Amino acid sequence: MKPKIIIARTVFPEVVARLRQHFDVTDNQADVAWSKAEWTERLSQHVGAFSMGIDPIDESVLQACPQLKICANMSVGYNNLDVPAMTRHGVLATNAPDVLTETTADFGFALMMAAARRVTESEHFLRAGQWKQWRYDLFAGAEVHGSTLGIMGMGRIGQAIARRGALGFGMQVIYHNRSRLSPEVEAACGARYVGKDELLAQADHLVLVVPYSKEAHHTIGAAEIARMKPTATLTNIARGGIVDDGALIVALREGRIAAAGLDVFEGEPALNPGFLGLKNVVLTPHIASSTVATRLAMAHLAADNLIGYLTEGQARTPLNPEVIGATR
Ligand code: 8YV
Repeated sequence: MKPKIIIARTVFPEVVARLRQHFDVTDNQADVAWSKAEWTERLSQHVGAFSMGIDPIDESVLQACPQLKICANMSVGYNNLDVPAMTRHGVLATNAPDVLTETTADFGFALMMAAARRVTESEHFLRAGQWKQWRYDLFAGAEVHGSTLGIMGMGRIGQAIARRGALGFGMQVIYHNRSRLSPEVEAACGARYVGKDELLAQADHLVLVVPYSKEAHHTIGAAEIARMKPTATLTNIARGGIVDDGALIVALREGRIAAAGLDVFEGEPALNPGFLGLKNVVLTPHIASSTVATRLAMAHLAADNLIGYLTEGQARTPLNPEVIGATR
């Protein structure tokens, strides 16, 4: 009998077909977002889970799922997984790093540029038939090339954004991170380490790429925004909750910063309705990694982890490798 796995949401048919060669697969063709109780109930009948990075695995879920051996996230972020609890329960956690780094950095850069150069706002104006004549300051935005790019969170994606800014756009790149990078890595991405206050005060364009944790909740709130330049932009491609959305809405409305580019939101897919009435914000539905090739690579990496672990006891990108080899 094949091991039973569950795929939390719809995913590429070729990846489902590949998984079916190895497993008895329960999929979610209807693409219904299951409640935590439904997810837990279904999960309890399976040994493996293919998760989109939004399906929770915590102590209560683990207690209800004694058969579970692995949860493979199709995402680099894993704030849906309580990894220490999974380790205690002998359940392997895997994520999908690296394959999305450059694509996500592309999007972060695009969102920052769209905010700086007022792309959404000017398109709405044009579509509404309001473009009647040329004007010297029509949607005059902020310079990107040669300006100061601030990056908060300097992991793989942060570094890829830094390279784009320094090498492609001649920007001065400053960053803040829990730990400072080695001089070699700093030189390779043309970035200079600064304290958080200096980052906020100096950046013309601030891009957030910090992983979500309780400690990172509201890393950017009213006090932090108050330290930023009134001409600055703020881009968040990290996670909802890193920014205090309510405080950001007030700041954008009052012109305390110039604009924002946001791919992630507190409580998404619900959105604070305050954003919708603002012109100086570019809004996208958590799509930073979404190119066909990248999402396919992420899905195959999650599948590799499931197949590798459940058939051979090996995984490509384990988050708690100490579980491998330990018996449950
Ligand atoms: C995912 C992401 O698409 O990888 C991440 O952490 O935020 C996105 O790339 C999203 O989590 C859904 O899987």
